[in-house]
Amino acid sequence: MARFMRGLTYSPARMSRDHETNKTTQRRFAFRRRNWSLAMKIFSYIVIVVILIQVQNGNAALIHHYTFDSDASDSTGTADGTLVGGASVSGGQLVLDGVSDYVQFGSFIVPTSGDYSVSFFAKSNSVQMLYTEMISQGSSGGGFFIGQTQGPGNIRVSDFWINTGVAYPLDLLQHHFAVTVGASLTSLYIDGSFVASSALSVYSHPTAGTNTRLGKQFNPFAEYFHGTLDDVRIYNHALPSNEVLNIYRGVPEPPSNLALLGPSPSSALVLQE
Ligand SMILES: [Ca+2]
Repeated sequence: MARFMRGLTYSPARMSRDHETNKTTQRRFAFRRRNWSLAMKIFSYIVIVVILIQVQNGNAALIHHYTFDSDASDSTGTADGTLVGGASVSGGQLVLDGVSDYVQFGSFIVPTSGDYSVSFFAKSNSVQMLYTEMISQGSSGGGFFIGQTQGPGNIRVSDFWINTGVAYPLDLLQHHFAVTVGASLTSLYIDGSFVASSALSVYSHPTAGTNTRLGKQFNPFAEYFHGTLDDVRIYNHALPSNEVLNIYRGVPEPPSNLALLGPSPSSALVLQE
């Protein structure tokens, strides 16, 4: 009995030891709880940051892309173009004779609300002395276009920014052009470099007129472009300058421009002439 009781009876020293052990165990649990709590907090922050980045990007995306590998089909969206008047695709580029050639789309491929950007490479095959347009949509007074004034002239970006003050390059070499349109700022880039801006947002909100064209002005104008166009890209947000430069340099699109692609917003808007 005494032996039995010895097994159950705690000496003051043992009680103190056990007490210390319990305290150590409690501290370990508390430490693990704090670590777990910290890990959960860090995980939560990461989730929130990822969500915020996604929200910030929204539907920011490359919505139409024409590489002219074999025709005027849209490699990103669903808005294929039709070669008209003898326009052809050769050597991976759209070839336009400046007389009757252009590409016609069945919708407005440049967003008709909110920010947007238009980017392409163009090479003139002659110094063009008349108005010419590389891309257009809508109608006079409220439509969208990128072209040049009577030449050899300056680049113009819609009727809202009819003269950018920037001379169209006359060297007959290929150049990259980009127009980015955000709130209260429209910017023009040539070969990846910012060259001019307007405090006006060149928002293109045509509700009627001619669907988008490459190489010709909307009706009733001609203003054909003589040369080649390539790598036409349309975005539903204003590209930052570094991304414009990257396009010129041939850097692949960042994931933020490709990750959230869905049905093209403009493909649903089909306006007939
Ligand atoms: Ca090409």
